[in-house]
Amino acid sequence: MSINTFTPTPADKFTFGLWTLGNTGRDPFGEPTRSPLTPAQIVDAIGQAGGAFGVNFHDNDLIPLDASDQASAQIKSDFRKALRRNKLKIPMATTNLFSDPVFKDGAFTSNDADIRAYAIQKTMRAMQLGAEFGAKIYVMWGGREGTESDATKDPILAVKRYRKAINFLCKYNLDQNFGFKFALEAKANEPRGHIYFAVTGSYLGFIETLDHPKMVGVNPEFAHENMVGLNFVHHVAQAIEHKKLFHIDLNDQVMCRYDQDFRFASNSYKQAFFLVKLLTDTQYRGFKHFDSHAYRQSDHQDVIEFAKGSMRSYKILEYKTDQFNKDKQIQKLVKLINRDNRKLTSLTNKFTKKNAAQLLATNFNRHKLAERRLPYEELDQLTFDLLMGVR
Ligand code: GLT
Ligand code: MN
Ligand code: MN
Repeated sequence: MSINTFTPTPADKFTFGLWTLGNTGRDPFGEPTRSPLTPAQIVDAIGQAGGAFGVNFHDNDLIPLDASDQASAQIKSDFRKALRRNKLKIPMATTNLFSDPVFKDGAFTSNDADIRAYAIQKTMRAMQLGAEFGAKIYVMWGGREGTESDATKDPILAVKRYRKAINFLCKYNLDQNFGFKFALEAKANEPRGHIYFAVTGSYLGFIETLDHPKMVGVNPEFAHENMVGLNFVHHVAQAIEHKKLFHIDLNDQVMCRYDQDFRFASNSYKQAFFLVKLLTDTQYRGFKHFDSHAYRQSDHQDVIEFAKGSMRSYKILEYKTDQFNKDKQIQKLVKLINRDNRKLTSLTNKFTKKNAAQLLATNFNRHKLAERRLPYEELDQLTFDLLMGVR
């Protein structure tokens, strides 16, 4: 791989959301700093960045709530034309179940049965819209599914309500032949004080309790584990090992800060590298969605640079992965630290009475074992040198 390959192509399966390049720079303390763009203009901006596969949307990123039939037909037609002229596809769709005041206390987990039913109905309609544009991945982010005070909602009922909603929507997916795979996205807090299903692992446990577990996986987001001080790479690894990594949201975030949604790899170089390495080494073939937005200071032109940079950084880290995997000194150390013992592994791989008896009878010299070298400082420094480009 040469450095020329940092240019993305649709084969990389990079995607952006309408809400990401369309972000206007509004924050809880300040008004927008960029003028709003129409969905078609956002598609043109993604096209201008070059090399992306497609565009994702929430129902209301495309069609505003309360839009007339005529207005929505016009938006769809403009959007379709923009997709065609930029050769972009719609791989993923999702529902906005967090902006409207009706969802102030949650959607699927709301204490109000009418609101729960409305949330399911809104999702059914959003699924129709996604299917109309060819989406095959359906993301569910329960941003309002939580509490500020646990006096206000029963946490066990909340899980049960969430399960009922997902089971209903899986059946609707089958009934309508949409062919969606659902990808559930965890987050610990923000906008709620506490969100249920706080980490990716929460969903991995939950999915197995569903009526159609095969149809449902996860959509981990870098910032969501990172913002609460957790190691995102480990969560993604567990999802991969469970064969549940259906989609991934890439961005960045300084640990334990507010929800920053920074450009991918703009802050956590090392974690971003190990993430790309994990996805590359395990041959992840799904979409890589940049769920982030440009700094509030950026103008529209700089937003294009933000999009280009997101893809370029991923490609650079892919290149670094290749370097890491081919580096003789690094690989020698990797080999050294992974010691096998065929005899003992065959004993512990499978429980039998005989294996257990043999294991119990084995003598281990724990002092000698403790003396074996683990040159992790050397390995980590080599990784640093490689990432900094001095190797
Ligand atoms: C929102 C959130 C994201 C989710 C999106 C999907 S919306 O921007 O911050 O993490 O992936 O609903
Ligand atoms: Mn996300
Ligand atoms: Mn986010």
